Amino acid sequence: MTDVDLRTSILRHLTYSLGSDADHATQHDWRIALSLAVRDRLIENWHAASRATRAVGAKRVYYLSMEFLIGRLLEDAIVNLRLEDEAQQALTGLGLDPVAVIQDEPDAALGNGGLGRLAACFMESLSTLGVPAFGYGIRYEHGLFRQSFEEGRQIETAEDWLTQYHAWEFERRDVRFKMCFGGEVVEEGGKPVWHGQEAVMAQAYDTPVIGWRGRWANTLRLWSAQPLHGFDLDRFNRGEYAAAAEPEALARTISRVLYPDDTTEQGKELRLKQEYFFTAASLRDILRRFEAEGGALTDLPKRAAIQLNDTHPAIAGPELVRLLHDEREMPLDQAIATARGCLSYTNHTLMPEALERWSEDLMTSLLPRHMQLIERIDAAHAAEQPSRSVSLTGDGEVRMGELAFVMAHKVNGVSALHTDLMKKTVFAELHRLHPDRIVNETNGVTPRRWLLSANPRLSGLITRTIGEGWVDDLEQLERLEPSLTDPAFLDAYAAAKRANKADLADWLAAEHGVQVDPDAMFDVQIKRIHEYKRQHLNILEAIALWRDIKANPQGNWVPRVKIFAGKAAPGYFFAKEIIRLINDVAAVINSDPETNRYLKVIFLPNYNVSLAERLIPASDLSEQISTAGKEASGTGNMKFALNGAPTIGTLDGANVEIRDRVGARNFFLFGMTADEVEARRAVPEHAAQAIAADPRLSGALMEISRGTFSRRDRHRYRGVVANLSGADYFLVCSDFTAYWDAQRRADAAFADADAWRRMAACNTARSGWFSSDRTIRGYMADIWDVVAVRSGLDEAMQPPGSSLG
Ligand code: 26W
Repeated sequence: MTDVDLRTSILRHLTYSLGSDADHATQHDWRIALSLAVRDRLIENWHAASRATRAVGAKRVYYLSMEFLIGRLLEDAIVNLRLEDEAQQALTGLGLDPVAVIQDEPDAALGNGGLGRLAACFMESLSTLGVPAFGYGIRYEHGLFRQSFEEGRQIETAEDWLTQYHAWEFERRDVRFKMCFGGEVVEEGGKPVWHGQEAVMAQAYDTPVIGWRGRWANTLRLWSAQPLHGFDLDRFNRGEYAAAAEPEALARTISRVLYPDDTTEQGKELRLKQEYFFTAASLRDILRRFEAEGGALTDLPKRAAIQLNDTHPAIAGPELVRLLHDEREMPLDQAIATARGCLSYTNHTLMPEALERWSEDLMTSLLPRHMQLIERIDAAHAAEQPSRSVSLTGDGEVRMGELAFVMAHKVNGVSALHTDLMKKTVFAELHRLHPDRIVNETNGVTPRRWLLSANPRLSGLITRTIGEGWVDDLEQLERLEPSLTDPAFLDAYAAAKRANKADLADWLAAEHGVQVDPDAMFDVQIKRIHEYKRQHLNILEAIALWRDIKANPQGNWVPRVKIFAGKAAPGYFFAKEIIRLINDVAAVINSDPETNRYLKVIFLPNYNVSLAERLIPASDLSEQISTAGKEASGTGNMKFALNGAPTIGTLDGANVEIRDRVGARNFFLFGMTADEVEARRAVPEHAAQAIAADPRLSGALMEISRGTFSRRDRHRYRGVVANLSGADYFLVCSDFTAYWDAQRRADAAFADADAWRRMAACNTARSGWFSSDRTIRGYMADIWDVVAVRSGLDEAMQPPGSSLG
């Protein structure tokens, strides 16, 4: 496809699909027209992929997730279809600004953070590898809330991505299932039959997920809740207008909004309804496809690998048993074994408050048959494991982690340390009973979005240096190793970073009125706000540094810009206090003439995938400072390393593996290990001790207490200071001194430009393993037992010498 072809197609869609014309078209119109023109390019391969899958009767992967944090799709499609140049020329040829057109697209923010983004990276890698797969989730009308600040406080407003035409989805009118809730189970003909009391329609919407070079495309099928019966005309005619619309409003509630919590389960009925709604609709769709293609039900595990993205779809165990046993007469033990053969479960957190436990009363009232089946499954497991000291229910609750574990043939953690801790803590007993069930699959990220698309300058340099094979074989980045001592390469490497930083500085000035020096160190912490991620440790260090600079303004300070971004769950008070504190500190430090050429602090609102794509390529230092043992893996850490931002971090999650691969000399390590954390927490007054031992720490806390950042209101952060100098469960104080020292080591390294650029380039060259393609290959081999399929069309798309040639 040439740029002329593309321009013609854009104009054709503008006219015939949007009914608009070039003279009156809005930016939005042009963006939709371009999207439709690009979309045309992938439809055939999409269809070819599913035809090829059916032709060979291939086993499919089904990825069930409550969240898919997709971001924007247009640029991803253009990059994966290798249409960047054509799109650039076509748009400029039409007198349009390509960047503005691309950025007109709202993010599909159908997720909270790591778990949701991982699901999106996995879907892209599955397509790139040519593995037949469906992603199943919910088509939320409102994704993760929009964040803004009022006087430094987080304000949430509804996100409304669907109030405009969504060019990347197709409503599948023929794919709808009736979903039931409540009601009762009655014995009929000697067997239990569930009669649901309330019902909604699950309506499918499909989004193609294109892989590298457009060779293959899989489907993301998102369910929307719709009323069984439409508008109630009788009521309307009786003047009961609101009541007439009620059935619709009620039904749509189920897929109305994403729950914004990412570590604390709320136990809300609507949340369980959402979990059952999409899980049950997905299993119905999977069985419908299997039965349409034929085969004995007991062979389902040979054709369907169903991955549970955390416990949120764990009701899949009892639901699949219900579909096989109750509705298809399979003997119960066989149904349980068949379900287990299909199901596998990924755990993403060890935080006790994040492990889902539904009250038996709620489960019984909403899903009476499932509660019965959970008890049957529990009894079967007890019979099988007489020595066990664990059960699926207890204290009036259903333990969804244990249920998922018992109903899965494989369970995995998301980093080596996390998987190890799973075996030693939350699943210790189940690991003893099933020693081969837990495996590790360290997370990864897609290099197409997070390097090729987000950082064209660096990608261009890499491709000029080692060719383009790295894009779908990321460990080829190792071939950069010889260039790490080549001054010309290092110059070009540093120049790419410098240019990215200059772009970011321009954007910060234009969008946020903040002036920053692109030669300063851009020190970045972007992720959800949570005590275990310790954004408050970072801002304490900033306060201590500010005080030191004020005490010695002539010192040869390394200019630094600390950039924060991230949302707090609306109900998470302490996290919101941390956001407010950072904004309050920024206001004081940035307006301090004595220090603001050495130190600036910025908290950017409304962190999302698109903002991450803008910040990461322009970052120098990656903040991964969680309390060891708390961050299951992290994936931002991988994106920063690939984009040449060395890590300052603890031995937590995947930081451990990043440091192993990039080399200890290219990583600013600090802090206690997970074992030391446990030991330190047992020391009475551990925080008070640490504060007494470090005047910088006590000074920083004192500064907060006396209201320096709160217009002399001494009480504003009393809670934060009391927590830190009291319980300090996440050991902010005990790790402070080590963190300070590591930051000073980073300063010293950054001051030596040659050393720094080599360190940065080392991170890029040695982070290829953190590709989600490698992760997916692990799942294929260790868990799913699936292989890639050729669509026949893909050979035609093969460039000479490509890795899949
Ligand atoms: C029930 C509320 C709720 C919602 C989401 C509890 C827990 C979650 C997620 C599991 C939280 C999450 O996103 N975990 C993150 O998953 C990433 C992908 O594996 C990891 O890299 C992060 O370390 C982990 O915090």
